[in-house]
Amino acid sequence: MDPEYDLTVIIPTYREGENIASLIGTIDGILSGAGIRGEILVVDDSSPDGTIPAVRALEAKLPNLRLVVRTADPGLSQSVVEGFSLARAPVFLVIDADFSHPPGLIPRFLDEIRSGADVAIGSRYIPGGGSEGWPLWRRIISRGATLLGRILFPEITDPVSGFFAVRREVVAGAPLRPRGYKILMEVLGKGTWRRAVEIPFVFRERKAGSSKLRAGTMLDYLRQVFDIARFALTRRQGAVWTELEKAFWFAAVGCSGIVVNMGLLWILTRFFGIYYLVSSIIAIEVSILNNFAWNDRWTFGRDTGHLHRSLAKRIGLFHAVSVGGAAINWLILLALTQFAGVFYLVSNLAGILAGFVWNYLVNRNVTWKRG
Ligand SMILES: Nc1nc2c(ncn2[C@@H]2O[C@H](COP(=O)(O)OP(=O)(O)O)[C@@H](O)[C@H]2O)c(=O)[nH]1
Ligand SMILES: [Mg+2]
Repeated sequence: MDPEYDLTVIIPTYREGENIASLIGTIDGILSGAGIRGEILVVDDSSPDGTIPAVRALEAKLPNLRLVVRTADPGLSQSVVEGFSLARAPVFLVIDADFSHPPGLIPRFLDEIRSGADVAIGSRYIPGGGSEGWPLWRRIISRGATLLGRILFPEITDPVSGFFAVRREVVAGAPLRPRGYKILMEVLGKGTWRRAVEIPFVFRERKAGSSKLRAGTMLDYLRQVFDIARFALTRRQGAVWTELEKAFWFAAVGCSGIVVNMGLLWILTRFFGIYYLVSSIIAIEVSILNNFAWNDRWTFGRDTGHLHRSLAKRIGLFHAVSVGGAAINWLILLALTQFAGVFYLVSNLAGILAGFVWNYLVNRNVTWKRG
């Protein structure tokens, strides 16, 4: 590490000859304008176009600019990880070379890290963020990838963002297995961090050149998600593990609710002679209260941070969410069985799963909202 620098800006490039010189100039201006001692590190995969000569020409003028030309194992994530290992500053920032990520926000990222964040993430999905100029198919794919990523990191709205900053310690020594496009997922899944903040930004269509997204990228991503989940399960630490643990307790509490519901239905009907449909209403309500109590004590009760809602509001919301979950379960059962001809017990299983994801995420983020 070199105390000479505050920040290393890592720019992965492949065939960015039309953008790179102008981007470097812009970034250098922003860094010096903000009083940041910044190193600019371009990591290129032997681009056959004018990228390399363009950076070389600038290297003579900018002492804080460095070019690394890779010749083996090409790939965006691999290039970023190589950038991590060569960077000299205590904080790293990753940005695309095509002006899709606004360089003007760079000082904001450093500010967030300086005020205590371990990871600062540029997000398209919080107020003030968005994306412009992408065709519908790219938006749908990107949205799907983001939702999948959120299962592992529910409090992060854009876990697949390519625009982010991390403290050196987060990734130093982390067993990163870079592949595909989603290097941030790898950093969040395997790095050591506690506090992540998000900064809204508008993703713009690249200024010049064309996208390098390939079909295999999506398959790579699926593999990466499983790899991170497996890593969390075997290491039993880190952000993903904490989340899986909580989801596990939530599921266990749900199972206890089934026992309460069935048991009470049987007792009330059999021994108290209550009409079974009436018993069932009582049994459902008691099982909801049972689940609430355990989740309040256990699943979400152990988290730190101030709870935003009173006990009465939590109980009310928990009921509303449960009704929503039941409706989702029922709609999926109906849709898959009636319109897709799926066997009803299989449809129901899909419905239960979807209802579970809904119940978990909404309760986690709304009913037991903390912060
Ligand atoms: N080093 C390196 N950079 C890459 C590679 N593929 C893409 N990039 C860079 O990664 C960034 C994002 O790539 P881009 O093609 O714009 O993807 P898109 O924005 O998702 O369409 C750009 O700065 C590219 O130059 C690669 O294989 N190696
Ligand atoms: Mg791009």
